[in-house]
Amino acid sequence: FEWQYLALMRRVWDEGSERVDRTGVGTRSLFGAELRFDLAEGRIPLLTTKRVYWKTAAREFLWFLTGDTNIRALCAQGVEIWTDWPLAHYRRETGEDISRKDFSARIVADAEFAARWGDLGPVYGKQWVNWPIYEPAGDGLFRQRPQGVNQVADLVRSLRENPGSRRHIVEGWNVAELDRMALPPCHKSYQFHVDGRRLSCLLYQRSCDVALGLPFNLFGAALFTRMLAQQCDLEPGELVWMGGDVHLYRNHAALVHEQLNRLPAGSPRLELARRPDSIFAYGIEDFVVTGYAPQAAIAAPVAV
Ligand code: THF
Repeated sequence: FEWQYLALMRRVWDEGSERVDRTGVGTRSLFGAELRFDLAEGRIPLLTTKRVYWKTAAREFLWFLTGDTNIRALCAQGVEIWTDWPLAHYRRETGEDISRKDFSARIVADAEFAARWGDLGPVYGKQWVNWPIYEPAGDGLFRQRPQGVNQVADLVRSLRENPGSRRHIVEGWNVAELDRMALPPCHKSYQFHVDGRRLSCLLYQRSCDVALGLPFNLFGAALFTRMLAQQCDLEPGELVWMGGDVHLYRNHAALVHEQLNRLPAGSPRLELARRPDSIFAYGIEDFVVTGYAPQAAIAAPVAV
């Protein structure tokens, strides 16, 4: 599978058009791409041409499933992939030149500070497990129900009860709430499909940072599919990934050149160590990756 990823990286770098993006960093970008991975026999799309911190990606995914949108729980586990956005906001608002390390430590130590500065708005987790529902309040106004739609719980139910459905979808793009999100969702729609006993996933990602985000997003989608398959007594099928604006940041040149000079090796597998009672009851220790001997990590700056 990894050749597909590397070929996409090469194509974006060689043929992408130069664009000035929202972050001001600048990208090379192309529009519309597809990747396909077989998830049978424990195979997972985990890159071997650089070390991918899959536990970080798994912790992020489990955090989505809790419905939490505050970075505090991530920082407490040493996961800093979302810290830069609240940090930039804090620096802008207060003018304080705090380091990322100190900011993250304060988020963990001080619950009130975290509540004030650590929230990303109604991003993935909120929409996935608690998409707001409004109902008429009788006086021409609408009131929000205390509990919204749990799309993930509904998905498990629909996969079990109506596997042939073409509506197995988890959607992050809540149009009415986009302006309150630190970032509108990139991996915005997941659709699932059952063919016989095989459960496949199609992930549509509107905007894709090929170097940093995509390895995480592919692993996350594969993990989600595996958990769902286990919960619904299905076999993992295929992961289909579709990208909209697929880009490489200009300041990732060194990573791109290094990684395109490396060769994939090995085929890592994922085992689920236990079968929890629900899709919401998985823990990081339930994921066991074997046969993963990647080449060295390649550091690159994230565009905020
Ligand atoms: N914004 C941008 N510019 N790129 C993204 O990939 C991205 N995301 C999320 C939201 N906005 C984004 C955040 N996810 C890393 C990985 C995923 C991220 C953000 C950053 C990252 O820096 N990875 C490094 C280090 C990993 C670590 O700290 O352990 C890596 O080498 O993989 C895409 O969803």
